[in-house]
Amino acid sequence: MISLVCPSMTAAMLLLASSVAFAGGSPVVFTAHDYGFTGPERIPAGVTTMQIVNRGQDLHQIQLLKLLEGKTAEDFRAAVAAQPGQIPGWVKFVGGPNAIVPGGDALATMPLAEGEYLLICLIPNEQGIPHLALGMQKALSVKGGKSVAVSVPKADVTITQEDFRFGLSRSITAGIHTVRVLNHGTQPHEVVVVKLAPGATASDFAAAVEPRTAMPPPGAPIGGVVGIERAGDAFFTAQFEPGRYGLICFFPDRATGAPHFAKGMALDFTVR
Ligand SMILES: [Cu+2]
Repeated sequence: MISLVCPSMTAAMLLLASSVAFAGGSPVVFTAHDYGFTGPERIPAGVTTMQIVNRGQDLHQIQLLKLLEGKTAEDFRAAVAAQPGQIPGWVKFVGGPNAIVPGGDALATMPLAEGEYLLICLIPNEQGIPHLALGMQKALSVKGGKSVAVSVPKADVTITQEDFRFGLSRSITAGIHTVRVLNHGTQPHEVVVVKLAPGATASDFAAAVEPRTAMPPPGAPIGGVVGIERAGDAFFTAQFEPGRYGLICFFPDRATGAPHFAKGMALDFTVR
């Protein structure tokens, strides 16, 4: 079991100038609203780029879960209703595009095997209720093969996740980058990429949204990858502008429940 902890904030200040083009095959598009997802019911297996388009007033993400042991979306709904704040142990965290501000969009690419999946948003509203409990759960069947084989994208930067720190393979320059995220830890980790307000650090941002406070947090998320498991990897593409950025993991420590950023998973860097 894992508790639901994630970033949150109301709206935001920084919109991506335009959609980021992507080389890894045409994306499967899901629209997020307050509170639900619209998009396809079924997609082919293989390397898949997923795009979230945020048409809501709050931050949204797509955490993609693979349902194990023959469980269904209805089983998940019942389990979460019975034990709010807990994710059942029979799901696998397989990535998805992370938090994006209203009006924005974000992309992530993952290899998807055939099976039954669920899209959820773990981000809480201002009352602390995760969006998945407000309706942001959508079933997705992955079946059959693609008509055209798509290979994993070519990344020019790698972010490694450990228990509990981020590593960056090189400095990130201004422009569009495809980033590989690799979990070298033992727990599921995410990476939220935040464009920081002047003078703020990733820890400042994390502390302002977890627990959620009334004031606007000092920065705006521009995507990243939601939870992936040990030895898992995923890719995201984002447009970086010169300035200060942060990488943050809000997932809870399995032993203590403390958010990973409080244990060291908050990294600041500068884009030039
Ligand atoms: Cu983590």
